[in-house]
Amino acid sequence: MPGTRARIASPGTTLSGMNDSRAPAASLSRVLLCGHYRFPLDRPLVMGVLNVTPDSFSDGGRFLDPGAALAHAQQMIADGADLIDVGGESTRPGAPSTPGAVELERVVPLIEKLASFGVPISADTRKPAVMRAAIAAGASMVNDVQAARAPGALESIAGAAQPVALCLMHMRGEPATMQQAPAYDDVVAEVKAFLAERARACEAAGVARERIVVDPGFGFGKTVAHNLALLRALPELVALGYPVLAGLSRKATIGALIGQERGRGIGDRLAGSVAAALAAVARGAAIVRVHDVRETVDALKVWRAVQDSPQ
Ligand code: 9MG
Repeated sequence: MPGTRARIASPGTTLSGMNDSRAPAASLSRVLLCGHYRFPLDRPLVMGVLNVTPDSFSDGGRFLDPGAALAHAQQMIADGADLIDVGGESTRPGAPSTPGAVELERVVPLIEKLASFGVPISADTRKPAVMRAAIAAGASMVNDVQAARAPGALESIAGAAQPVALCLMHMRGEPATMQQAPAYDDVVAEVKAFLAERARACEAAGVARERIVVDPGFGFGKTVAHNLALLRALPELVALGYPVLAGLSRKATIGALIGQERGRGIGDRLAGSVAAALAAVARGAAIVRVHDVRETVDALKVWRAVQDSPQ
């Protein structure tokens, strides 16, 4: 059940039974290696969001104080988070980019402390220098909304002394402008082709298949209709053979679907976010990235009990 801790990988652990170069393209990774943590993907994982930024769309400014950030991480872990995603740059629509030095200062000391909390820490960054520092500080995963396209990003991850997991997310454009009339001929086919290409590039650079996660990037250069099309078609992305991460928590699409025009704010998106997480898991998502860990874990427990109940 959510909250059951990942096992630590023992040296020489057999993974999918094949080495990476022989694995067929569409074989499903049933295990995720995150630093020295090993998740058998027999249940959905919950990634708790910890933004240490002044301007994130939902929790901007709340966890800039290190004490508040640590306490929130502790609470999310107690609530059943399997991983914690630490971000020092807001990637909400319209956000300007954050200087690398500022991002480093926000996340590195925090990751150093969180690394001993007993769950893998993911560094939400697209900057190679921040990736390297975060890994040295103890991060077990890099969550890159730019899918390791920045010069030096792939090398920073593939060449890390401590191998880490990598989440490759699709984003059309840049956060500052990505929601200005995004358009696709076929959003599902285009996102799928992009993720397949990025995953292949990562494997070619030396990142083990069992360390790669793909993510359609809900809300990143996408309309509500694009997001719904991707959510419905999630099994097509699952068929790529990598665990799929879905992040819909508190996003504008949830607001649009519950009727923001009636004056409802981000604080009113909890039930819609939990419903979206369940919809993603029901379509094969292996990881859901959420702000509201406790409620999502509860909902997943009920969903799993139904799934696992005898016929
Ligand atoms: C940082 N961040 C914000 N939203 C996200 C999402 O949907 N997926 C991933 N991987 N990261 C996200």
